[in-house]
Amino acid sequence: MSLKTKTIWLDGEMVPWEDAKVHVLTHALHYGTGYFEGIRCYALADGRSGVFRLGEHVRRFSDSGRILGFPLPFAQEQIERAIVDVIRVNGLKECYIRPLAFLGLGEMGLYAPTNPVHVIIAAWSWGAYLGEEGIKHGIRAKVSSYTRHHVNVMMTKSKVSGNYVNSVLAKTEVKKAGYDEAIMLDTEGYVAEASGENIFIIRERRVKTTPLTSILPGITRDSIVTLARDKGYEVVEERFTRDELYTADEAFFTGTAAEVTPIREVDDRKIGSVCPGPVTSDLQQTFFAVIKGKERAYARWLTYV
Ligand code: PPE
Repeated sequence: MSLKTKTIWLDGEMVPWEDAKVHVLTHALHYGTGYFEGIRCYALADGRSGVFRLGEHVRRFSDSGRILGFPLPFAQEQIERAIVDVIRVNGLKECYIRPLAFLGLGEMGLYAPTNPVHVIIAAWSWGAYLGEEGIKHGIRAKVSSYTRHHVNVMMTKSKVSGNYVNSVLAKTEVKKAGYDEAIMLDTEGYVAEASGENIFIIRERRVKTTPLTSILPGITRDSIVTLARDKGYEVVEERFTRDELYTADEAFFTGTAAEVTPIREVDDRKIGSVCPGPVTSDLQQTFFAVIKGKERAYARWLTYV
């Protein structure tokens, strides 16, 4: 993956990629006081490019800042326009977009209410997050020994940079043990989400995903819940246990980066008899048609560049 492009948006200006730098005493570098988004822009079937659910992503970006108490210094429309501009000026047909807001240079120490909030928007080409093979044939997941955040320890509905140290620990642990992705349990031992994805299981064609209590409210998760219900599947948002995951007929992850990735194995146990199973395949195909602009009923989810 190359992160190099021509231009990055920084506090309202387009700056050359090489010049988008910060000082080493930047608050967020020391304390994780940033919040970010991950958005995808797709090359559509008709030759145009479309950003998937731009409004919802920017709304969550703004919510993240509100939750943390250092709100975005730009309006929703300004950020949306800047994202489209970054894609255009860099000549990207298809890309991953990373908006980040962070506390900058000023006071050191935990209480830094007057430090400036900076905002950047970068974009780069990013293929299948868990590999093309993973999208096609499923990946091997392992339950991490690290527990997901408690709702009163971290603000789980805010995509806070500091929250991700928990994800990095879990992901690194399972990758070093030879697996592809880490599943994390909540503080009561129920399945929560993966290091950077939400999780779904299917049994007897009934689709189940974890409730929003301690997880990131995934926009891909919401898209899959909507698509599945529209297709007539029964979908429930209920807590489930690790053994229920082991005995599911099918399981998959959702995320902007991971899109819809089937889970082939959990903790060395094969999930179901085929991977991807029929429901996962159906939802995955529908999702890919939607993001490519091939489903007119969901054209509202695309912002044309
Ligand atoms: N949970 C977590 C913890 C998470 O980070 C993500 C996105 C999701 C669920 C799915 O949310 P959504 O993208 O809205 O469907 N993870 C982002 C970061 C990945 C990274 O490695 O960086 C992403 O997919 O963009």
